[in-house]
Amino acid sequence: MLYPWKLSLAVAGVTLLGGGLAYAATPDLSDPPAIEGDVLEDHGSHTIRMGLGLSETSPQYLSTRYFADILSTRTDGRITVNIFPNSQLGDDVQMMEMMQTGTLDMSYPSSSPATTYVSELAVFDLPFLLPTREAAVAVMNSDVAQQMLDAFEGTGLKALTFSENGYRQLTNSARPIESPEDVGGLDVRGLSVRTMENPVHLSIWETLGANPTPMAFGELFSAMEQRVVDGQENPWSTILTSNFHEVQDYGSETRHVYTPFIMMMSERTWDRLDPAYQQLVQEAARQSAEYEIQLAAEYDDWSRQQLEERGMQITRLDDDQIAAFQEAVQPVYDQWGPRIGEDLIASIQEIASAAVND
Ligand code: TF8
Repeated sequence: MLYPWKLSLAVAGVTLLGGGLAYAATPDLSDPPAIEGDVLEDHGSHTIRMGLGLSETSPQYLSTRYFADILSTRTDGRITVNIFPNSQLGDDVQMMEMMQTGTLDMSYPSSSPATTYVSELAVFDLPFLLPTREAAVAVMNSDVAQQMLDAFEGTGLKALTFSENGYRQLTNSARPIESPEDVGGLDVRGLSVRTMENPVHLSIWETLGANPTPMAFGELFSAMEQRVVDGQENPWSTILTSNFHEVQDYGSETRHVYTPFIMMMSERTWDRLDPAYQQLVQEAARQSAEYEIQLAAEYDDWSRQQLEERGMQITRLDDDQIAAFQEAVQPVYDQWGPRIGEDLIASIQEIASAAVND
């Protein structure tokens, strides 16, 4: 029995790939775990408005549906989450501000624009910091990461959990990119690359000789369509589910940064919940985050294949080519290491290497 929304995904799978028949069935996505646990006593009814940046076919949206289903099932329908995808309520920065003022109950931004609230999150923006998904998950589940979530206290934002936005890949409409020199070498015009609103990302692309432009995600498709920027960088699943292949001809599997999502609730909304409901929301957030990471992993390679089948010329970089990018962006560590904190970086690297060597 297809999980109810899975049927819509299968249908979306057809529309996901633009007109005509799907080139391949949507990934055989795992169903979420069965919802377990007793129905809580009546602690009142709540309708939660949650804004998301990505589309209804993204792991971010699908896992948030599961989050909503857990809350509804465990409260016998007393907690309802109404989900608004596609950045329709605003971009990450705007939705965090709306949660602070209480005009939005929940959202799911990337960690990168949230560094204005908790500066230590910038450690996740350091290039090539997290070598594998296992390392990234170990870091997101660590005490160090929990301390970053706790550090939101008092900002008006209750940070519930990390999950996976994913490994960022470069796309553009100008030329194939195989080396740092292709980005902004001496004999080429520096690629104009949209970045998230985050100073470390700006440094990465400036260091590579590109012309970076910070921009809200919701403006990105039209900026690329109108050639205001040459390119952008996001995980393959975001590139596919946002139809960026319609305006981007070239992809490069750079995996240059692993970006987490942070599921957040307005502190005003959180404070209105009975402690029993707060505990349930926290449990549901963690359960849905585990499922989101599983979906993101299942989507990753499949999305790249779909982009290639949709005509994107994707360069798979070998170890030497990746090493050239790692060397080229080393100055970012020199510039940002002292500001982010060498001890924090070392502790993250220690957790990551332990996970890789497990
Ligand atoms: C970016 C981010 C976004 C996500 C999404 C809006 O490039 O990766 O795709 O934060 O939720 O702005």
